[in-house]
Amino acid sequence: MKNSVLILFLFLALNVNGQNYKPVWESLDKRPVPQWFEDSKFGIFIHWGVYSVPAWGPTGDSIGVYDKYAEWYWNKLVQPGKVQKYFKNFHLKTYGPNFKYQDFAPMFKAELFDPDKWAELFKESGAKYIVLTSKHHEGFTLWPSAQSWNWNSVDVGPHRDLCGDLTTAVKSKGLHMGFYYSLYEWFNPIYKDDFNSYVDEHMMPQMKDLVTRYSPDILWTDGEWDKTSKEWKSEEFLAWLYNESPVKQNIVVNDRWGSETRSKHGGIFTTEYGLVGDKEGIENSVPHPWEECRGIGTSFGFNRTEGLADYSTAGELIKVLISTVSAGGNLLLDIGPGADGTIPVIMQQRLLEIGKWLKTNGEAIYGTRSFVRSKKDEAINPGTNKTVYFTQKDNNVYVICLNWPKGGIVLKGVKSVSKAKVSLLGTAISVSVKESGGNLIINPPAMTPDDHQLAYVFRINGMIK
Ligand code: H79
Repeated sequence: MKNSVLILFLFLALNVNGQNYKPVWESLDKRPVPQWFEDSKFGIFIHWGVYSVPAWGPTGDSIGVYDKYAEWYWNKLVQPGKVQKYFKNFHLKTYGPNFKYQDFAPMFKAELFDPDKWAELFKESGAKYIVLTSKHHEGFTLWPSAQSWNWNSVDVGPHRDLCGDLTTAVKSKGLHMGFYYSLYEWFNPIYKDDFNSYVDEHMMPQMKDLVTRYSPDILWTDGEWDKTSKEWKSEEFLAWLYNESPVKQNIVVNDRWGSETRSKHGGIFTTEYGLVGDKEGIENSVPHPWEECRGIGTSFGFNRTEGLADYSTAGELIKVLISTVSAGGNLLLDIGPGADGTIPVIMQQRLLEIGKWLKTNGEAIYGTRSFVRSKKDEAINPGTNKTVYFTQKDNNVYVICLNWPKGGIVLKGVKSVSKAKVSLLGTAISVSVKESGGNLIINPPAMTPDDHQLAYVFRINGMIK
């Protein structure tokens, strides 16, 4: 009798929270993505590991997108191929034939790592969440993982719990903290020889350890393409995460849970340098939360050979943010700290420029939703050259112009419901607006050089039909 009351109580408790997902995609895919994620719009990705020591990759137009990644150094060293030769030549010349990749680990010292300083920079950049590589494909963990004995940042190198220290600093600034975690590992012998043990005794305990130890708000998996989601037992893991884990309310996951899952299953859909897998990205009319990730330059891990020309300017990055957000997505912009724990000054500068723009114009970004949703709505987009973008929030529509719209903005086929009021964010200048021939016409005010910005936002209040 007592037991059945208890069971009934548990059953009710689970149902009240709506948390009894079954370990099958059909059920798991019904879980809504927690709203904080879609409202946040801008996050910072951090690729940091043993690869930050050589911090090397080829650059230039002749090299493919994925072949520029410096975090792939170890893999490229031991695989045959043309691009791989560049890595091998550099390695031999610089470190000699007897220097193994593992020998880099003691050189990863993070001696200048100041997590509070990092968190301060992140806060100033306007980012709302952070995603740190807890483990990349090399298998080295940035926390004291029992499953990765002697190949983690406490046993070797920094002798420090990097995941823990950064989590504390980031959370104390009121930002969301999350982890990247690679399902596969290139050279872990158990992965090749005894895959089931790898999943049950290595991968699962590691993911659960990360979740229970640090209570992250994001678990961003990758390296999923080698096996199906059934082989990874991803559905079982997610049922645990959504039903039982301490982060079941807030946790956000992505779509990288098996060779068949990208843009189909899991949480948010992900693009990488605009690609889904190796195909062109969802040109995102998909009514599903999504996120673009990319570096400031052409690599995720720090690449010392990159020059100024390889880095996007602040204006270019703001454009990526705007076009992503106007298409309903988030931007996860990557930085690659050095092995010494410093963030390259060029990356700091870019983040602070974005932060400066967001201080004035963030109203048109945070908490907004896509405005151009259908082919019909696209008719109001005056930028055939894609220099004008739209977002919306409450009773406002935001018109974001990458260039100063000298000749005015004509929103075709738009009628204001009540009389529309238009203002230019960051200024006190009044903006004149009129309706004519079924169009709404915004006439930009006179500007002085002091008013210069990297992109201009007109807020239309009281629209729109
Ligand atoms: O961590 C960064 C990169 O190192 C990592 N993802 C970001 C966040 C990454 N790993 N691999 N790749 C990116 C590219 C992988 C490409 C391929 Fe494939 C894997 C080509 C063939 C198998 C993915 C799956 C693309 C096509 C199928």
